[in-house]
Amino acid sequence: MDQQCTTLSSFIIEENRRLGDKATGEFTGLLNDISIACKGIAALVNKGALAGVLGVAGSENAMGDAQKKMDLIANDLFIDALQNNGHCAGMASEELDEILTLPEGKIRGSYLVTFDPLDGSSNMDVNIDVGAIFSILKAPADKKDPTAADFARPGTEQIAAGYCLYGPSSMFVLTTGNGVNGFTLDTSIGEFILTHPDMLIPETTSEFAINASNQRHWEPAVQQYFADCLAGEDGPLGKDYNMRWVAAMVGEIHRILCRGGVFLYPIDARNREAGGKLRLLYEGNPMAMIVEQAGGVASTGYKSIMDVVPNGDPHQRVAVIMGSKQEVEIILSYH
Ligand code: FDP
Repeated sequence: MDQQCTTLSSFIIEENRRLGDKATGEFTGLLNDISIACKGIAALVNKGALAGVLGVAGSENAMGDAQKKMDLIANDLFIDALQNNGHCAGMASEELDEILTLPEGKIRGSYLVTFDPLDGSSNMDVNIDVGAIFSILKAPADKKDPTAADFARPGTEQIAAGYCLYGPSSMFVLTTGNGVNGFTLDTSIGEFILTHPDMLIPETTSEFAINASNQRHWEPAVQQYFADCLAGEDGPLGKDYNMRWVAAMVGEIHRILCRGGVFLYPIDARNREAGGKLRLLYEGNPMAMIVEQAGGVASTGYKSIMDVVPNGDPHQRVAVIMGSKQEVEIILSYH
């Protein structure tokens, strides 16, 4: 093993020290809990059919999505990791109807965690990228059980955010508000190792990701931008574009962090009232924090995602346009 390698745990301890944290160890412990959940999920996702984790569970989540077996397993792994170690006071998950407080007798920690334990889970059965997304907020100071209102805080109040991509290799990507760093899971030693320090999104791009089957429902601004992308160098944008659609937000954002691009899940005629398709607290906000910490822009089309005021519904939806700074600004100029 490379003698110089930095593990996720040693990176977080060092980062806290550098930031002059009083080092209670609680925040480090919380990130460690999350990384343990992600390692457990990575192991099962990697085994796939051999672990018997493919297929549907036969249930639906609060938004009416059919739950996969692995959605529920990943959710349980997050809950187990977070409720037993005294770092977390409550959680909100895509797979739970309501926010979750801790059982009697468990120590209430100083943080709230929201998560999508298996983003892009429809990819699971076809062996394509899936991921986990999380956001960390400060818990109420009184150590009482949190309510939904305690989670209803704008993205600007996030203490940290991250995701774990389960792809050809598993990667844990983290921001604590001081840039973005990526760690690759070395399965031979069971550690996430810093492999992508100071990730920065290129400001310009000619690659976009959008589910074009929804085209007829989009607003005119997005319709026009899309048409201009397709027109390529003969159109007003003056360049040829490339298109990608992984159908897992973690995969799209990771590609954008690595080589630039824009990802759009915009408002459309069917989701206008709800505010969009993706979820604000455990998809939009954490990804917006990561993208902006990496030098990108994250908007609903009309305002910064992290300025959206939550309405108290843990499953509130939001429109998402994020990625390379200059390209997002071009898209916003169409709105
Ligand atoms: P999924 O529903 O499979 O979990 O979380 C929502 C999400 O995936 C994103 O990860 C992904 O980008 C998008 O939905 C995929 O949407 P489409 O079904 O429209 O492709």
